[in-house]
Parts: sequence; structure tokens; C-alpha cells
Amino acid sequence: MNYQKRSELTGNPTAKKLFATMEQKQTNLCLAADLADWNKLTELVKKVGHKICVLKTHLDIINNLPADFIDQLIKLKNLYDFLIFEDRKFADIGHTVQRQYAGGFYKIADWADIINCHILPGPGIIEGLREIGLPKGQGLLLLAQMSSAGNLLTDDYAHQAVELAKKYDDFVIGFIGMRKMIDDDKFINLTPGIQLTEGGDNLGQQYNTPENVIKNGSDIIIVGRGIYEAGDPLTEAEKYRTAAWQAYQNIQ
Ligand code: S5P
Repeated sequence: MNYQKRSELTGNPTAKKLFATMEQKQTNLCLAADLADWNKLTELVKKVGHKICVLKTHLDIINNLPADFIDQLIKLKNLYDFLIFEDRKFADIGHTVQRQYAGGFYKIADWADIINCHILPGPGIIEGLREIGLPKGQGLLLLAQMSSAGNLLTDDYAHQAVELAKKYDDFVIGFIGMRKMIDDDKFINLTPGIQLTEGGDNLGQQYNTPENVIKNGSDIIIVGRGIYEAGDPLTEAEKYRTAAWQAYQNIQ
């Protein structure tokens, strides 16, 4: 089923917007903009923003975050038409994550369309985040699987994530996983650990190719170093976009 049709299956506004953006921009590429320098990050987004459907951030790694970072992010989002995913990986009790999501220095709920969480603490984490994010039309991804070697997310754990997603499907829009997690097309599967050739880094990251993961039912590839460490990030982003988009076309 194509992304446009899938947008009709979900009632979550962020999921609808994401499917529509993918189809309209013909991209299922998410950029993991893991740069510690804000100016380099914004330069990168200006180069590749038109090639991506999602900008994934880790704002807590930036050394020189300007006071007006929210304004700047929203401007970039409107200019290049992507969704913003703050990869905060919440992992605490509901009461605490609500404050981490809405308050503090980053005020994530003011600007992130998409957030993610571990399900380790149980359903309360989803309920806490949902109270803040649902009224704003935002969406949550559950970490069902991870790309790193030796991770503790077993098949049973992934199954629990799927069950929780079904229960809270007005707010949970999909998964971080290595493949399609459930045979229900309203959920979106995002896969990190992607490079053009298989391999890894020296800290346990494991890389698969865009073709392999899309063939396994993933929807969106998450690419960081493969793009931002390249001499020419735009050319590289286009390679990833083409590979993932063609793989998606091939399974339609
Ligand atoms: O299991 C995971 C989940 C995530 S969200 N493995 C990951 O690598 N990630 C994130 O994806 C990670 O935090 C980083 O931002 C990105 C992968 O970066 P790369 O440079 O290895 O492509």
C-alpha cells in the first residue's frame, strides 16, 4: 500500500503529514543531524533539506545552541517541508518524562513533531508523554529494536512494544526497529544503522543497506554519518534517497 493511502489509515495528524510529505517529496530519508556545532547543522540542513522527510535531532549534543533555536528550527522546517524528530529516547516514569518533554531548557513539546521512548518503564511512560503530545497532534515512536551490537531488546520485548502501540494508537505512530514491526500499515517503521555498504563503527553500531531494510518492510531510513561525514553531503543524500525510494517503489 502506498504512503498516500496509508495516511488515510491513521488518525494522528503527524503520521498523516509524514506520509503525505514522503509521497509529495518522494523521499523516505531521515537525516540524523548529529553535529555538535549549530552553524554546521543548519548549513547541512540548508544543503539537504529538500531531500528528506524527517530531520532527526539530538539537541543536547550541540555546544553552541542559540537562544532562538526554536524559531530557527521552525523556519527551516517550513522552508524545506520536513518533520522534526527529537531523538530524546525518554526512559523514565510518566511524571518525570512529562517534565522532560514539555519543560526544561529544550521545551521539546514546543517544536518536535515526533519523539521516541523506551518502553522499559511500562505503559506509564506512554501515558505521560501522550497527555502532553496528543493535544498538540504530535506523534511518538517506540523503540522496539536497536541497531547496536549486544542490545537487550529481545523479540519478546519488541512484541511488547507492538502491543503497547496498538493500545495507544492515537499517539504512537510507529517504531524504531530494523524491519516492519507489525502488519498494520498505519504504523511507520523507521530504521537507523544505515550506510550504503554493510559494516559498523568501533562502538557497536551495525550498518545495513537501504535496499535490505526497505525490503524487510521498513519505511524510513535514518542516516547520519553516511551523509554528514561525506565530502559532498548533497550528492550522498541523493544516493540514499534514491536507493531507499527505489526499493520502496519496487515493493509496491
Ligand atoms: O537503535 C538505534 C536507534 C537510534 S534512534 N540506533 C541508532 O543509531 N539510532 C540513532 O540513529 C543514533 O542515535 C544516531 O542519531 C543515528 C545513527 O547515526 P549514524 O551516524 O550511525 O548513521
